[in-house]
Amino acid sequence: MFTKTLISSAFVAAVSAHQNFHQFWVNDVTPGYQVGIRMPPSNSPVTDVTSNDIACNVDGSTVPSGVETVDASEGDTIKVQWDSSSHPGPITHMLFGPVDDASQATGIGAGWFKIDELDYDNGTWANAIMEAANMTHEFALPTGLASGEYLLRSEMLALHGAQTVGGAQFYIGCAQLKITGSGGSCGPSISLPGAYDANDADIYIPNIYNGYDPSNYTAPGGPIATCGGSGNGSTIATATPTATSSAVIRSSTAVVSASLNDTLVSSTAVAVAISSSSVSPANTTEPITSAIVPSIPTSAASSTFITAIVPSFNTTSIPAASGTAPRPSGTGSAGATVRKYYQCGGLAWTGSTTCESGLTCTAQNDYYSQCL
Ligand SMILES: *[C@@H]1O[C@H](CO)[C@@H](O)[C@H](O)[C@H]1NC(C)=O
Ligand SMILES: *[C@@H]1O[C@H](CO)[C@@H](O)[C@H](O)[C@H]1NC(C)=O
Ligand SMILES: *[C@@H]1O[C@H](CO)[C@@H](O)[C@H](O)[C@H]1NC(C)=O
Ligand SMILES: *[C@@H]1O[C@H](CO)[C@@H](O)[C@H](O)[C@H]1NC(C)=O
Ligand SMILES: *[C@@H]1O[C@H](CO)[C@@H](O)[C@H](O)[C@H]1NC(C)=O
Ligand SMILES: *[C@@H]1O[C@H](CO)[C@@H](O)[C@H](O)[C@H]1NC(C)=O
Ligand SMILES: *[C@@H]1O[C@H](CO)[C@@H](O)[C@H](O)[C@H]1NC(C)=O
Ligand SMILES: [Cu+2]
Repeated sequence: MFTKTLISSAFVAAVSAHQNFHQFWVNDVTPGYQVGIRMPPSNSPVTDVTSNDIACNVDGSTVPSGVETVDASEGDTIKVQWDSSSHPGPITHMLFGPVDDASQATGIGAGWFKIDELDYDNGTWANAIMEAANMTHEFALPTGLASGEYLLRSEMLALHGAQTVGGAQFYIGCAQLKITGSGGSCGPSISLPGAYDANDADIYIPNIYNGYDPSNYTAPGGPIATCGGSGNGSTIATATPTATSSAVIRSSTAVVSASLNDTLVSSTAVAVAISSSSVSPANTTEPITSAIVPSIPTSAASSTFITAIVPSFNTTSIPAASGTAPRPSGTGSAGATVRKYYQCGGLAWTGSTTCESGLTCTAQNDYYSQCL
């Protein structure tokens, strides 16, 4: 069984309480680890939904981005992979575009539309469903897209602090795609910042630990867009795409109140997965203090999640990307000191390894150290 491996202390110690989006595949082909993605300077969440950081995370709107743009076609399968996450919540994907040059697109403002959403399925939040699939999630690019370049925004929303206004945590990463499409516009579209409000019912959930039933939860950002509308998409700077009919795709079945109180956000060693597939309608108040073996959700949401795989954080099997994945230079050159929660080390890290005074560069895993 995989359980023994999961509980190994080495593994648990390597797991951070926060998460980043590190890699994606287009029809099972990846451009590489952290290639094509605007990596934020830390794995800390965005909590101010009115901030420009809500678009593409801290430093994610700096242009030119210095990030490679990856080819894809409409209808292609995209698989994303995130760090392990014990934080309950949904994952959503949005596109921004088309634009002439994705590396020059800030992503701030109007022009986003939702293309994928996984919320809470059969008693299991998206993060736990992903945990059972090596922290991956797959979806298809829509058809009826205008050819052009786009930002692909992956968002994991963590709701373990959603009982207070401003407590929800947004983990965000933006990739750059050049998509060949058959033409068409998508709608409805939204603005970021703008579309989210700290008091929205899907962001501020006062009773999340007190009887909240997530079975009908829908992630913020409105419905999934319909593409193939007349026109070839609008130029981002000028127009707001017309909303066409929309469809929400969701598949929640069980009514299970699986409340998770992760009180260990700041701790370094946190549980691997909370796959509460057992039907225990308890609003358990137990904090997640140890590695919980993820049971395989037999529902598994779709046949793509048939295997439960031990997440591997050993970079020895990850293609080295040091030469090909330029990072945002938010932490400055090798001589600068690094601020709290920002990256200070890890494989392929070329920035400064010196923390501001009073802080220690602390390894979270082989490829990520931060100043704490
Ligand atoms: C899980 O993902 C890691 C990182 O991408 C990869 O190295 C590993 O091979 C994957 N595990 C399986 C069983 O696919
Ligand atoms: C719209 O897209 C179609 C299909 O790609 C293309 O043939 C057509 O020229 C495009 N029209 C405009 C105005 O860009
Ligand atoms: C669970 O929720 C119910 C209903 O809100 C509440 O009465 C009860 O005290 C809670 N139990 C625990 C253990 O928190
Ligand atoms: C969820 O939606 C279904 C279908 O509309 C409804 O029957 C059910 O009562 C809803 N559950 C909650 C908790 O709102
Ligand atoms: C959950 O976590 C919060 C924050 O640490 C704590 O105040 C609260 O008592 C915990 N328990 C419940 C049931 O919410
Ligand atoms: C939901 O999950 C439970 C527990 O894992 C499982 O027994 C049941 O078959 C699942 N239901 C569906 C519809 O997938
Ligand atoms: C990764 O694998 C290498 C080689 O097998 C090993 O020496 C190293 O200890 C491993 N690191 C972790 C964190 O498991
Ligand atoms: Cu966290």
